[in-house]
Amino acid sequence: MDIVDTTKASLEKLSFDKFREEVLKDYRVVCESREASLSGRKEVLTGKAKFGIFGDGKEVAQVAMAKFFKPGDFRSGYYRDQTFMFASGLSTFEQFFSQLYADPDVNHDPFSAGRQMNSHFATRFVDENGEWLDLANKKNVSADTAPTSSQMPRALGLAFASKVFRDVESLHELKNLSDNGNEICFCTIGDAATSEGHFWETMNAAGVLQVPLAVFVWDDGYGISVPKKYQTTKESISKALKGLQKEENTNGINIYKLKGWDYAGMCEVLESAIKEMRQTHIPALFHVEEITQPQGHSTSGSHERYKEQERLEWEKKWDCIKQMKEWMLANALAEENELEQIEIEAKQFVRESKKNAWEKYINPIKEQVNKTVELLNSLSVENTEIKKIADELSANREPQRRDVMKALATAIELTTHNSQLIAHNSQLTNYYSQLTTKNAQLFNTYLYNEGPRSALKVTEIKPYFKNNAPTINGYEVLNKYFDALFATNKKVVAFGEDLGFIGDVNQGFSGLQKKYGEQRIFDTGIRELTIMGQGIGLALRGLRPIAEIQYLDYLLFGLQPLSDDVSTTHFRTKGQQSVPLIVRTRGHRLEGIWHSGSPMGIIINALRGMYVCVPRNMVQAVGMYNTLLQSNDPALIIECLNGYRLKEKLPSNLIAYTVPLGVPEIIKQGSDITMVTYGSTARIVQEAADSLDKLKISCEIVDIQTLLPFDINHKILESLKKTNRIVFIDEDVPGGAAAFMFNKVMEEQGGYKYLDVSPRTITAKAHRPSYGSDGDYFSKPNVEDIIRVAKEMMAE
Ligand SMILES: Cc1ncc(C[n+]2csc(CCOP(=O)(O)OP(=O)(O)O)c2C)c(N)n1
Repeated sequence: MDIVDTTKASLEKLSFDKFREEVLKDYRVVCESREASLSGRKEVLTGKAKFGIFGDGKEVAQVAMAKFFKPGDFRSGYYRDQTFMFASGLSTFEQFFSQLYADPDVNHDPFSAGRQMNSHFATRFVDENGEWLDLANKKNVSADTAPTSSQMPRALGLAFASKVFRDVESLHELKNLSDNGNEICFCTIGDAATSEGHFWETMNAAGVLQVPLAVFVWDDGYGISVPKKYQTTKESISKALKGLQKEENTNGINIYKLKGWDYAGMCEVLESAIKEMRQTHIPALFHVEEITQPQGHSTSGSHERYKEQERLEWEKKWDCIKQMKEWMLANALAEENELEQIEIEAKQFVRESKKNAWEKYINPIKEQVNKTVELLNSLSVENTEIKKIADELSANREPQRRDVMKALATAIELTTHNSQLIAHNSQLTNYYSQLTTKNAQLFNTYLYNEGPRSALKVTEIKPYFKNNAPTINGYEVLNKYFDALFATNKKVVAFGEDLGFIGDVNQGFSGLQKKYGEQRIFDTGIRELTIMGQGIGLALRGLRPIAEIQYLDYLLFGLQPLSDDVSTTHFRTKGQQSVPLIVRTRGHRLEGIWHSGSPMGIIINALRGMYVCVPRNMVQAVGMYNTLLQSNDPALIIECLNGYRLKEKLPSNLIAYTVPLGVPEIIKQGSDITMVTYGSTARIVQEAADSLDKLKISCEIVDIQTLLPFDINHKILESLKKTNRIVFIDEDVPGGAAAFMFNKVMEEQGGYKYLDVSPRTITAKAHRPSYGSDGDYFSKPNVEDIIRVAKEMMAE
């Protein structure tokens, strides 16, 4: 009896000691994090950093959250989560400051290499060769984005991937990507950002899909200056979401209310809630209320402008760190002086980290400054203007790379026009061009994959047609292709509105859900935004989603995540994350205002960072799918809406042939006029060219195949050199994608030098097409328009 009692007592003491140690460790992190916010703000106010946004007030909630974030899990959050990052061991304080200074060295700012504002975090997902790392054993952070609520669709997708990994048995062997779908996506959002449609669409979809998504709302009562009464029904997001609450035998989400200063309370609730979610995949909302914001929203202004005195007083009293301290003292977890010592050490530690980060940031620039000043001072002939440049540069206490470049460029200009100095010109220009290359590497790289997984490095394999190749409908070509694809590539999943059960509105997936299961080929709700989010999450986690937008006109509903998130992911992480998402849609001319759009100008300008494929038929489309599936680059493929029932020959190497991106195809040789086009318009142009042949006007038709990238080998220029006449034809609005093609060929390719007559564009009208065949004829380019313009060109 005695022995048992002693053991019990010492075990209790051990667990108390461990508990106390853990709480003290957390207290240290929250103090350090607060200090980082306070001194980060000062760095901005003194001009060392441009802008600062910090996580003060959210520290305690985030150490609590971090406790349950396990290797394999993902975070999709926003700019308030520094404490979570520190507590999870995913950011050092030095790295935090490096990002604040916009240090472009990825070894210093490992989240974005200086490409993102501070507190926009990320972890590495892929290695330099584009291979997925062992994500199942790492804590993972998808790269943050600044648009409020843009983390939501991605969060849904990251959580959804766990469902796919759990449900699709053939994926279980991919141990580096998932441990049978046990991973949770932790998502954070501010209370005001829950006003966005993204939030609501995501929560509804999560409730329907039943995916392990843990959404934390940091409720500090304001969106910059706008209080909750203007943001949220009943001023409470948990009350407003009540209808989504999971009940017995229903789907839905679990809803919890927590207090942001209540360390013990939050830990207790999260422990059981997160454990349950890992098993059940039931999503949850954690409404974390009574959060403060001691320094206001950001460095852009003070919160005294919009918060009442009473609120400011309340925030002081309910500051989470103060409350945590009081709780520790009240529960005899620490002595006051012990905590004060931690606070002092936190200040020192953060000061050191900040100093180190600044030195790491400034030293390489100072080296450039010194070298430049040395070069300028070494000019054998005295020149006051050069001396002035050197003096100004060396006097600059916080120089930037641009100051060095500016000094060098000005000096080069002076030496070029001075016979005594001209001898030094090459030394300066050499150094200038060396730095230009270096800076381009730092600031302008990784918009697309540059390594072996670049779509532009995929080897071309031509389609092979047997003599007796069958001629079938376009949709049947796709259907046979998708069948072969799903049989051979277990990582591919496809989904969208009406894509699963009926096999898409044009039957590309007809019969395939039955064959490959509804875990891999499935229907979604009408929610383009989060369909894109599902695709993003799956792609980030190493799968190969084909996410469908039913009609091109509805891409606008899903454009924001494609533009802000997908197109920037590789760039904003400097190549550390890739989103190999294929967005499939169908569009161009058919009937009516919303089934005939071809807003390619909008799309290509919004989606730099994705590739945009515009095949003229389904055989070409298949080759593009094959190319993209061998790469890590994200892309949009627009199939021709009016092409599914046109007859095409079926290639026999369906799963193997590739269409190289950025390489136009000459689909008709000619000598008088180069006609540049793509997609559905290609057939109209062909018809016109056939008629023009009869009039002895010989047209060369170039199908560009992809708008992004555009004719990388300048094939169009070769055609123009032959014909000396060029017209760009598409069905976008005037000044849309045709203007883009025009610019590329005239300016980038230097096409203007080979013109005998003025170049033209033929486009749709500025308005959307009226309904019916006449609406199409009088709104989109038609055969007669093209013939008329060709004749004019020949007569000019
Ligand atoms: C789409 C979008 N609209 C506006 C902004 C500008 N903005 C940045 S933060 C912010 C307020 C966000 O408040 P909340 O969601 O409560 O988060 P908090 O900053 O309070 O943590 C606004 C309006 C933005 N970043 N993105």
